[in-house]
Amino acid sequence: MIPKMLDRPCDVICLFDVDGTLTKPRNCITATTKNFLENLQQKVHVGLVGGSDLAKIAEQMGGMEEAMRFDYCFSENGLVAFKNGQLIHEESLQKHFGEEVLQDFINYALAYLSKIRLPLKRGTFIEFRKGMLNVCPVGRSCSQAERDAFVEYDKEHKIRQTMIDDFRAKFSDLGLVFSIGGQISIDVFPKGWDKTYCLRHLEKDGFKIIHFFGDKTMPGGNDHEIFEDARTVGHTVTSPEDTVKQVSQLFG
Ligand code: M1P
Repeated sequence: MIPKMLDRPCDVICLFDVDGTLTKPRNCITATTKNFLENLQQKVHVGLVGGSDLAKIAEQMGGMEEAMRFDYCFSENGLVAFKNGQLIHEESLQKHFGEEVLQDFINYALAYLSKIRLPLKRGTFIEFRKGMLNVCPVGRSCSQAERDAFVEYDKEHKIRQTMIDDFRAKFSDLGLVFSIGGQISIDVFPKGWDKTYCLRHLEKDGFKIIHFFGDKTMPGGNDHEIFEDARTVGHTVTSPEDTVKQVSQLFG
């Protein structure tokens, strides 16, 4: 168990994106980064905020117990929120939209995907999460090699951007955000359900200085809104190694 330092400032927290910030995309955290965070947590509060669901974040952190060691673990951008290992908040798409509207979107997206031809397609084209739909043209069950191939194909053919443009025009009245968060898919969620969502929990707990570290801070990236938010001090990183370097410069 990480020793909790009683003299940590109670109003400073470092909040980290997961993919590309603490780990290589979809990879597990390295021992070096994990040790670094354990040391950091003795100086300031530390939280995770990821677009993925809790199971995936836990897998990347080396297990559920490891993920729960952070002061805060915000999966699905904070729609599923844990503080000191306890669930403190849960919101869902079903509650927000209702089944009719949800199915309108899902049916349309599946029809759209059925009409595009790619070098290959696998399975799980829509992943239904509590707070977002993840739409994946190649299919989330693709192998790592197939994922890598799609990344290159998408760079050239803009499959995801074209899909976003179409969905945005079709569902302009739903207040949805379409975001290219990772490598092979897009995230779809209600406006405000981006990573800024988790800030309400930190504000309530009295944090005044919220350092946020993310790699996709450019407009259109899934770290952009929280990076730009007036409540955070935003830091752009390029890799887990760069994260460690930048945090070290701030906190020694
Ligand atoms: O955390 C970044 C993204 O990671 C995955 O994206 P992809 O499989 O496309 O690389 C998804 O979990 C996505 O929702 C998330 O934003």
